[in-house]
Amino acid sequence: MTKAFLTGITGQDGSYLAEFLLEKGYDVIGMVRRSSTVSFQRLRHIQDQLEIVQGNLHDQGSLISILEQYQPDEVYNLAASSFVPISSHQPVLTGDATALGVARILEAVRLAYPQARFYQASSSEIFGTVQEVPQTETTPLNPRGPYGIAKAYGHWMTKHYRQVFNIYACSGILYNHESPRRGLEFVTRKVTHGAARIKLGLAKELRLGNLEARRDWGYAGDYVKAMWLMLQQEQPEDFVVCTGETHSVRDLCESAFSYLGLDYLEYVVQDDRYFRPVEEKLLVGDPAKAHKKLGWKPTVGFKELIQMMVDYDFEDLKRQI
Ligand code: F7E
Repeated sequence: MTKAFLTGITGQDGSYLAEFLLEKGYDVIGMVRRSSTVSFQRLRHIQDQLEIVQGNLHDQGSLISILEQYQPDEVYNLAASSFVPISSHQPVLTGDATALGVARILEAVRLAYPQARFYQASSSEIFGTVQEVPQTETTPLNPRGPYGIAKAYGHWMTKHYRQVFNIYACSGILYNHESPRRGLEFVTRKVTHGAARIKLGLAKELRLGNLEARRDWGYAGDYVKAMWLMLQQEQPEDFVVCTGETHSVRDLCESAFSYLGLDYLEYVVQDDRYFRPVEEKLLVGDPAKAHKKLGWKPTVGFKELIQMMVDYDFEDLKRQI
């Protein structure tokens, strides 16, 4: 059986990727950090089919031991502290997990099982204050903020291990990708959950930051397929994974609230607390290379994605009342 090792398995992408790989007949090994409150909420439906191991991106030894023991064919490094505003308050922790964590796992691959194929969860945040629009695999990196800077380090280290140690290592430069499993602090889920709460009479307003901010939003279930496809090519390469379309937070509110028969203007309040000090402009990718070389295309459009998330939040909250 083909074996895959995932860090970040309890997160949104980890849960979709684990599901996808199990369907393909993989043996899936997921690493979790010891903590008194590990949440398996997103994995409950497949938990009995997974092998869960204790380990930590901060701990080099644990990564080497896992790779020596399991010898996985594919390694997906999805773990990171992914909420961008928090990274400004915890720059050192962000650098340790999101940047050095990549070096540690690449070192573990090199030392313990260099024949493994390696996927790094890179991010559109590496483009920061963008140097061109739309961004491609050759756009110069210009990150702003500890999260983007840490991801840029991981991105370059992945290239380094590919070029210098000949490891099959690729970065997927993923733009925002969402789903009903997205954390509640990210704007899409904050809006779909908030709108559902208002519809059910559980809240009266929704406080947000900049409504004019724009992002290229896709469906996480589609994006994990691109991760897998990257590791099935003859040669390891980096790919931009995105829809190529942007929408504003205002469009997002309009879609979510109107789907529930509500006018967002009556409920959404802009609040300085949720504004970012620097708002990245025109973060939008060109997915042409992924279309051409991977044969990958997103299957869920923006409206459909938001409706899927509203449906989930509305039904889930209704059950809890
Ligand atoms: O913000 C604006 C906010 O927190 C999206 C992560 O997966 O994608 C994600 O990072 C936009 C920003 O995601 C609120 O200013 C307005 O312009 O959902 P977000 P993000 O920061 O783009 C990248 C690719 C990653 O790699 C990251 O790990 O929405 N916005 N009002 C708001 N954002 C939040 N969170 N809350 C608001 O109230």
